[in-house]
Order: sequence, then C-alpha cells, then structure tokens
Amino acid sequence: MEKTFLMVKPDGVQRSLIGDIVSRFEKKGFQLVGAKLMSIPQELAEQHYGEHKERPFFGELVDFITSGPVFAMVWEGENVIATARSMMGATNPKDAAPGTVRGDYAATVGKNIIHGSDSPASAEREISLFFKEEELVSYSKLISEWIY
Ligand code: DAT
Ligand code: MG
Repeated sequence: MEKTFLMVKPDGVQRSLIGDIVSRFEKKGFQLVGAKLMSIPQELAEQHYGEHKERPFFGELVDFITSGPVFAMVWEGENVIATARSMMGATNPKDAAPGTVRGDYAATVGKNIIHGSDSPASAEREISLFFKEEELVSYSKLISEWIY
C-alpha cells in the first residue's frame, strides 16, 4: 500500500490544528502508520527542504520549520500521495480551494500549516528522513473492507 509523509508545521501546532488535520485524513479512509510530535534539528530541516536550497526564501523556510514543534506523520492508502496533496490545497493559500487544509486555515505562503510529499520518490525520502523503520506500525483495520 502507498505511503506518504505529512507534517503539521509549527503554525498548525500553535493554532491547535493537529486534531482537525488528523481527523480529515482518518475520515477520508487513510490509515495512520506512524506519528510523533518533535522539534526539527537545523540539519534535518536543511535536508528535508534541500530541493529549495537555492531559493531566496530558503533561510526563512528553515527558520520557520525549526521555530516550534511539528507533528510528523506517515499515512497509508491507495493514491495517498496525490490525494493528500489535493486535500492540503495549493502551496500558496490564496490559490487553495475552500475545503482544503490551506484553503480553510492559511493566509500566506510562509505559514501554510501542512507539508505533504509531492511524489513517490519524495515520500520515500522524507519518510526515511523522519522515521526509523521500527517506528512505523503495520496493522489492519476491519473497516478497510468498506473503503476498498
Ligand atoms: P509545498 O509545501 O506545497 O510542497 P514547495 O515544495 O514548493 O511547496 O515549497 C515548500 C515550502 O516553501 C512551502 O510550503 C512554503 C515555502 N514557499 C514556497 N514558495 C515560497 C515563496 N515563493 N515564498 C516564500 N515561501 C515559499
Ligand atoms: Mg514541496
């Protein structure tokens, strides 16, 4: 089953949105297989956002993501990578549709509440940056047969 890495960013944690965000993905039918509240060390932040190293906002981005605790998660389900991206909404909240996390709760691109892997390669890379294999739990739920 496909897995993705999702993270409630420091602004989402401060605004008490962890529960709402977890609930959206649970109700959709995805399964939580790993989660932790954590502070991101500088080096991990720079690795995680490595693809944006040359962008003018890189410093701000790293400062922001290390500015407070985040809630890191791994979710599993059919097409979870692309579906989670659409449930998050566009990167810039001004373009994010109502009903998406960013469309409902965020106002600026610098504080856009949630991170989600954008491809299978990113998902694999980001999951292994944030979680050890033994921190991910493999289990089945009876409700799955009503979803798939
Ligand atoms: P996403 O988080 O939707 O995958 P991204 O990978 O392009 O978006 O960028 C990572 C984060 O960097 C994004 O969530 C917010 C920040 N960011 C992106 N573009 C920005 C910009 N033009 N100015 C400031 N921050 C930006
Ligand atoms: Mg991205």
